[in-house]
Amino acid sequence: VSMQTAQAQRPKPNYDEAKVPQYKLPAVLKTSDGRKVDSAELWWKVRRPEILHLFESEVYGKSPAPPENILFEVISQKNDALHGKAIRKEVSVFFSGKKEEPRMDLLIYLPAKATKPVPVFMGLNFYGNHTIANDPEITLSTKWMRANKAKAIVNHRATEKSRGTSASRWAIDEILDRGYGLVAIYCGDIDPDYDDGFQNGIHPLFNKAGQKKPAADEWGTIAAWAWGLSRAMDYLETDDQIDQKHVALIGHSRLGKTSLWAGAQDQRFALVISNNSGCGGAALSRRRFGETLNVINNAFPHWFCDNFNKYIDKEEQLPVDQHMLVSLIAPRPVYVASAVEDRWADPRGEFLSVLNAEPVYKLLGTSGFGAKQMPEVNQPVQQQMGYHIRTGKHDVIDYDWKQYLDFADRHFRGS
Ligand code: GTR
Repeated sequence: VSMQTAQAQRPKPNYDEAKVPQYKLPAVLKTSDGRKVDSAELWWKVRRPEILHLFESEVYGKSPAPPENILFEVISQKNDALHGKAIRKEVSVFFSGKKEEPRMDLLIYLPAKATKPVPVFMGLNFYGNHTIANDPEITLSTKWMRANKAKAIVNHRATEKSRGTSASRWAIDEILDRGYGLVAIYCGDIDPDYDDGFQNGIHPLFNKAGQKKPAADEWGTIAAWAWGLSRAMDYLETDDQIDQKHVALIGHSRLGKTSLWAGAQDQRFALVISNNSGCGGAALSRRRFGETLNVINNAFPHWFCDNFNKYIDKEEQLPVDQHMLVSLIAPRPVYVASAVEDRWADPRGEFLSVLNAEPVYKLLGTSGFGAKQMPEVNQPVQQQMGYHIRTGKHDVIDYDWKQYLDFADRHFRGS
C-alpha cells in the first residue's frame, strides 16, 4: 500500500458506539475445513496451529528460530539494592553469541529475603531500564530512544535526568513486598522503535543471503520484541533464583500488543497481562473504534508485517480477529485491562476479545471468564481470564498492579 494513498484516505477516529459497523467475528472453534472444534485434541492438533499461523503470516510476521549461540553474561549483582530490599542483577544477552551488538540488557530485581526461587513479572519498557526505578546504580542505557522531553531524552539518548522517570509505572516496592521479582528490558535493545527499513536492531542478523528486509510475512518490530522476550526467558531458565514455571509477562500499549503475541507463541510464559494494548493488541479490529488498521499501519509501518496492510479499511476480510490472539494463550491465565479515558484503545473492543476467547478456555477445562457484560468501572473480574476497566488515562498505575498481583497470587499461589 502506498503511504500517500492510505494517508489521504485516513478516516477520522470513530468514538460513537452507534457507528461501529455490523461485523461477524471469525469462528475461533471451527477449523479452516469447517469442522467444529469440540475436543481439546482438535484444538491443540489442528485449530490452534491454524490460528497461530494466520497471526504469523497476516499480522505480526513469522519470527526466526532461537539462535544457536546465544550468550548470557551477568554484568553486575548486588544483594542489598533498594535500601536492602532487593537483589539486583544486570544480565547482558548477546544474540549472535559474540560479545557485540545486537545485545539486550536484563535488569532483575528479586526480593532480598527470598529463600527459594521466586515468581517474576517480566516486561519491556519504552525508555531504558534506568527509568523503571529510583535506583541510581542501574546502568544508564546508551541506546537510541524516541524523542521525549519528559523523559529527559536529548538527541535520542538518555541523560542522568532520565533516571526513574517511568518509576510510577512499575510498583516495584509492592511487587517485592508481595514476594515477586521483576525483570525489565528496554524494547529498543531488541529493535529501535522507528521505521528504518529494518536496518538496525535484531532483524539484519537473520537476513538470508542477499535479503535486505523481512518478506511480507516475516517479523516486524512487535514480533521482534516478542521474540526478544522469549530469549529473555531462555536466560531465566538458566537462573536458579527464578521460579521458571511462574513467569508472568506484562506490557503496556504497544508493549501490551507485544506481551500478547509473545505469550501466544511461547507457552513457557505462565500468565500474560495486556495493559491498555488497543489496536493490534486486545482490541477487536473489526469494530474500527478509536485507532484502526489504517491509522496504525501508517503511523507505525514497522510494527506489523507488510501483509497486515492488505486489511486496511477491509477489516472484514481479516481471517482472524484479536479474540483469537487471546485464545492462543489458553488455558494459561490472561488479564486484559482498559482505562475509561483511553478510548483510542477501544475498551469495549478489549473486553470483547476476552469474552469471545472464553469458549477456548472452557473447552480446555478452565473456569473461563465469569463476565458476560462489561463490568462496572473499577470492578475487576478475575477467574482464569481477568479484565478491568479503571478510571483514568492510558497508563499503568498502582491500581493496575494491585489487580495483577492479586491475579498472580490466585494462579501462582492458589490464594
Ligand atoms: C500510540 C499508538 C497506540 C499505542 C500507543 C503506545 O501512538 O497509536 O497503538 O501503541 O501509542 O504504545 O503508547
